[in-house]
Amino acid sequence: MAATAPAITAPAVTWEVTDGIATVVLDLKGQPVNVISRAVKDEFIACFAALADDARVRAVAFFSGKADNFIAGADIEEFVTLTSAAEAERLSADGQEMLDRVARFLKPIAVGIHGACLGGGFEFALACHYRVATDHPKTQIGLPEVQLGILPAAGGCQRLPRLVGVRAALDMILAGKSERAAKAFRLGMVDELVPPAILAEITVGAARRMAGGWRPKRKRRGGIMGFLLDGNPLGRLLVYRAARKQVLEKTGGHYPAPLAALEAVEYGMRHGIAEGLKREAQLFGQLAVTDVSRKLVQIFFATNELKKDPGIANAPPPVRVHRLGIIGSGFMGSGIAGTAVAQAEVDVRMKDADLARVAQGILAARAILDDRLKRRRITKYEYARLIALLSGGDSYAGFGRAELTIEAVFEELGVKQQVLREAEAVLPSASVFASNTSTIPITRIAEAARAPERVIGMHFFSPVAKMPLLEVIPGARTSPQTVSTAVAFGRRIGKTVIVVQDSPGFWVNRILAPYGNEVGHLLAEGASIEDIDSMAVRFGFPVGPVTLLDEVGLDVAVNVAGVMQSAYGDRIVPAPGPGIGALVKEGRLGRKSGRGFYIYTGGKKRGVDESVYGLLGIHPNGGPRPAEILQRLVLGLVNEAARALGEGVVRSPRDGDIGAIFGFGFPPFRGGPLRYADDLGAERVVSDLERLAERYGVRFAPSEVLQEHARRGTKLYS
Ligand code: 3H9
Repeated sequence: MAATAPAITAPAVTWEVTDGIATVVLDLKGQPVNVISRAVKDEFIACFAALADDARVRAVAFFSGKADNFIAGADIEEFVTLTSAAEAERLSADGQEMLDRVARFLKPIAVGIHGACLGGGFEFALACHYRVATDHPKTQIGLPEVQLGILPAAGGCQRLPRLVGVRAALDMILAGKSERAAKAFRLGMVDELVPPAILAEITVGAARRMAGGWRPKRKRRGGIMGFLLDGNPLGRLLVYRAARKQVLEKTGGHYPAPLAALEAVEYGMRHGIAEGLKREAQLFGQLAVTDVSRKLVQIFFATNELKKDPGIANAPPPVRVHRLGIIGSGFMGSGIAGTAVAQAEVDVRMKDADLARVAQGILAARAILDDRLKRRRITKYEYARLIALLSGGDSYAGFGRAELTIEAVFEELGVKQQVLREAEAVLPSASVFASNTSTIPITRIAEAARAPERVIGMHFFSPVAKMPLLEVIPGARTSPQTVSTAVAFGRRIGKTVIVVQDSPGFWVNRILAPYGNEVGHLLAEGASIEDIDSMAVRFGFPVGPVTLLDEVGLDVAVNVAGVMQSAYGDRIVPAPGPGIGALVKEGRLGRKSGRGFYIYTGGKKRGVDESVYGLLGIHPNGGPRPAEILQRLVLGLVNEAARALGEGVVRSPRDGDIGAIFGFGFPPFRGGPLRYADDLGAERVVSDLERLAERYGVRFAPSEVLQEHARRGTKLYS
């Protein structure tokens, strides 16, 4: 959280004047990124006042002094200190006022953007008169505010729609998106796109031309549809209506920020920019002090802390991975391979039992790169270069130089130990061997190793390219450097990494076990599949637990459930009846086989497969009350999370909550299961669990950890 300086010692804003052009540079000394804090705002105001008075200055060219960051937005840490809506509204109004001065500045201002230009940083650029951006991948431009539970409140909701049209602006603002520079250019967010080497020259040149009276001409974008939808009030009405519907579908009404942003845009377009700004500031005031925003900001800082956390105390420096070995080229193996190439540009060598499988694996890994090319995340040239990094075979040829090897073979101890033995025979002596197991203890796998200190678990989630979490699991004898190497590599390939104890289910599957298991009980008691799922979605999960089982794969779920039942038998009590195993026997494996609890065609979920009830020997008849369904699902999970935290399965509540949010979508606005327990209060959670235990059995008995906090009136987050 070092980006905020309590007091700026060296000036952050400096300038010099050459041939009538003032070149202004923002550089918060000693901070990783530029942010706009109150102190920086004061410096901006002083700088522009001086430039206004300086007769030599005819135009301004503005840059960041950071190597690869423009401005990361307003200072998020200042939001945390806001105590009232009125105070927050004032903060926004002050920011707007400053940018209004920039927009009305009599001497034209051109900005040269290189690196992240986000939130208040982009709002500043929007207030300037000409925007040049580098075509570098680090240049990301956008308004991510709604992801923090707030809205762009320094004029972003007013200036962006006027620049690029209402549709494009809403698309960006309501999803909290940022775009690469090329797309930002296509949309009209920036006026010119240049290679980094000539950014300064082109920006200063634009400032000079504007000083001579030239003004950029911007065309309306979007052709006839742009005119029909963006260009007149009736068309915009349709756009607002569609956007509102989409937001409600997406957020389930749990996140107020996108709707507020929509209102700020709509209000401003209807009543003019001045009124729009006022509304924007009011709405920011209301949002900034909501619990939802506080939770989302906590998640932002927790994720940032994890980015710097080596995963282990006094960690030795990690080994840099240049070549990665992947054993097993199935869905997970190819997912890891493709992600590693796309994110870290490492050389990947895959191995499987026969060449046909390897070829399939390479194709699947390539699909990740194909997707990036299609979305224009990489150029054709980069694509060709990255593809060349993927190779494979049916032997360990090429593994001799791998600093890290990850196995993703069949989930069986004997098979994993066998590949470990084979790999150790060819791997370099300092190389790390990681298992992507979801259930098998790492210490057991490492029993087959000559060098157990170099064996570790790296549990990825499916699909690897999309799921942001990685659990790193040291075994009993894993060395600290093996841990730091696995953590550093996970982070390099874009994952949020938590280090987890080597115990059954690790963290994510452990806390999901009672949640998934309760589905069986609820079904057996007559709850319908739709009711169970819809209650969880109403709570804020992206999908319900039955859909989640289908997504994970019912065969995988049965395997995990078996492991969890033998480890935690008294809590993971199977429901009466044949259970999910009956569906697996029929070849219903979930989404991947087109049939599970639901039917899938053309990659889409089509509805419940009613014949499932017959196979499970049950009849939906209403089942327990909806509130009871929800409590059983959620409190079982919360109870297990608190228990596992008490056992030290995760190192802190922060890691546990981030694991639950990024691992299976525990609603972010609730802050994670542990934060949720704290919000409810341990006493209440314990009394609810006791009531459930009385009715449904010992599986709901409150954990010792929660009881202790209830007795003392303390919280899981100290
Ligand atoms: C806003 O602008 C509101 C306005 O509309 C209206 C106001 C009235 N503030 O992520 P990193 C810190 S809301 C404070 O590791 P990277 C971060 O915590 C803002 N601190 O670097 C970390 O600190 P530490 C909208 C910030 O290279 C350090 O900088 N903007 C801020 O992987 C390095 O960060 C956003 O939501 C900030 N705004 O990624 C953008 N930004 O070293 C948020 C960063 O002590 N930021 N820090 O842990 C990002 O997305 C990424 O930080 C960025 C760089 C892409 C910029």
